[in-house]
Amino acid sequence: MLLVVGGRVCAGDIEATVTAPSGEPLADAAVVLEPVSGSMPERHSTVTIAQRDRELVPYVTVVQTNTPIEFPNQDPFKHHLYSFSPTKTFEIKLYAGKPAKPVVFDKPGEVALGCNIHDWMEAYVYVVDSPYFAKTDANGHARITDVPAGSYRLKWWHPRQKRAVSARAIEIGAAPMSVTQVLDVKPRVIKPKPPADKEKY
Ligand SMILES: [Cu+2]
Repeated sequence: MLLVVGGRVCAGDIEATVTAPSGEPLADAAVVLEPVSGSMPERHSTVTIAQRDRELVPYVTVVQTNTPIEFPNQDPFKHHLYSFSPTKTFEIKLYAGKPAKPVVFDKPGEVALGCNIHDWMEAYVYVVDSPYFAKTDANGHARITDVPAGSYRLKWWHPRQKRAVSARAIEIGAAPMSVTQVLDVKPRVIKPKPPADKEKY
């Protein structure tokens, strides 16, 4: 149920903090508010995941279902992007510059991206049906703004989480809210990156 005040839908902000079990702030965690009932407006626009200095940037991207993502190659040599994930399987073979068309992520779920040439390159896309989501920064903070008042399921995700975290019920009102969550994640494995002057492509 939406609370309407003076003809305007009442909306609130939610501030999330995610930490590791040690208490250290956890970056790159997705925080998602899923309405228990009612419609979910599509409010996505095109998102970019770049290939720069032989890395995929950013490491984690959270998008709403049906968001187009562009994969510009900003390096002076080619990349070969792929995903074998069932949520979105695709390949952009050996290419330079910006591919002609973005890739539309049309199903919810998680997608792991890699490069066929550079084994260490990795990034993740988390696709959610809800338009109400955010990703934690280096301080483990994320903010979701302008969430219509009502009942939601609060969900968490991280590409290296050891186990799925169960959703919790939450009521959003006009007052700003704070929530915290502990997520246990595996350490990131940094694969060796050879010097760039050896680049053949
Ligand atoms: Cu590459």
